[in-house]
Amino acid sequence: MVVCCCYNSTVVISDMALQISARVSHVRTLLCTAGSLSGGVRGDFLQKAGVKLKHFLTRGSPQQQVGGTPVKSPVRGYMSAATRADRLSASTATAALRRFSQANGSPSLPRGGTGWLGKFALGAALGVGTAALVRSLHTGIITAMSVKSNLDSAEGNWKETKDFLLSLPVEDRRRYYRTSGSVSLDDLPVWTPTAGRSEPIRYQRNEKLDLKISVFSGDITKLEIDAIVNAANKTLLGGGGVDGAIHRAAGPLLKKECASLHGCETGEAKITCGYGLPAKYVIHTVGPIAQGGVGETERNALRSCYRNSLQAAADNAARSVAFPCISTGIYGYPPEQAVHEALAAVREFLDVHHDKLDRVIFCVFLPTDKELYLQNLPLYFPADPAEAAIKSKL
Ligand code: AR6
Repeated sequence: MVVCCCYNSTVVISDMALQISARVSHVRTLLCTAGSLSGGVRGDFLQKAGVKLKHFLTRGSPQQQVGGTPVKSPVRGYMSAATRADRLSASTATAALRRFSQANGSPSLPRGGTGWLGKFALGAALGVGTAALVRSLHTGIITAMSVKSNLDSAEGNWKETKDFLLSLPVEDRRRYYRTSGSVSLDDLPVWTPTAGRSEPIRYQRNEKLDLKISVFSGDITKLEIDAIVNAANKTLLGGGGVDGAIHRAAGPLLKKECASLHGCETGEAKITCGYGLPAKYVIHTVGPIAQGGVGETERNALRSCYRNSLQAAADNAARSVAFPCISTGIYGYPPEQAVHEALAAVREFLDVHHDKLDRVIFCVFLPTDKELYLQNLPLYFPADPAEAAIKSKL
């Protein structure tokens, strides 16, 4: 079980971003006023603003050789010190940075909340990861500083936030979860084949595939995996059931990205970032409405949902995927029929593309669905026939 912290520091972080933004503007104005930049050079400057900015922020710090000895760039030094300190608490990390800077004789080390180190320390104290802050100083300071406030606001920039979150390793992304009590892949046991029902098995035994299957009983929004599947509607703009739960947990930027996708047809799948979710991606698929009964059209559409979602995961290098029981809630597909389409589609996809996925998780929310999956899994991911024959006689 991984427990993470929620946050409530958006205003201060926005303020930090604004102050830093003001400094960038100041540098730009100075350089343009001096008329020292041709158009091309200026464009180059703006592109590399992050790199230039870190030197500006440490004004007065020695960058050249002193007495023939190369002096380590204070910023690079802070970066490695901060990265080393990443696993420490905010105050310890700040102290490590301060010690490093004193040892390197930098004259511009603020004790209060001013100066770049002051802002860095404030960010660390607010729970913004040290490594993430350092990385943001290096690559794109405004984006990194505004990401937390973006996640909570419908006014936030979804593209910027998505790029930032997808660039992070999971340890760094945890700081941005909007939910607590996430469940990691290591906490999910893999399927152990049992004798199951007395019906003839439908697929051959394949031990390697068993290791790729899990059943998780609970809320899909807690899963810290590569992708969770959403049982959405054609608009992709949110709704009730699992769709509502996913949108609430991810935050308002999910709807903004969904709006850019212009809907989704029944049986198809489209992928977005997971934003404040522990899952990196959300794959949105639209199940068939089966309130009028189930025929060939509905069966094919439901299988397509699973197949196309798995394909979307594979196309985006998402190696772990969790499915809710698509269409079996508001859309009225009988769960005891849907389970067979789900299991057959996953088994057939894994038979062909086993190298593309590490784990497929059937997320069952209702105890009755859990029972259905445990009963039917042996038909699609069977035990050894001889072993099964013995067990079934016991
Ligand atoms: N985690 C995992 N599974 C859940 C969760 C959860 N947090 N919440 C519900 N389920 P439904 P549908 C299960 O109705 O039938 C929406 O309004 C639930 O127990 O969410 O495909 C969409 O916008 C059931 O087993 O999806 C569409 O308009 C399963 O998720 C429509 O509902 C699917 O139930 C889609 O209907």
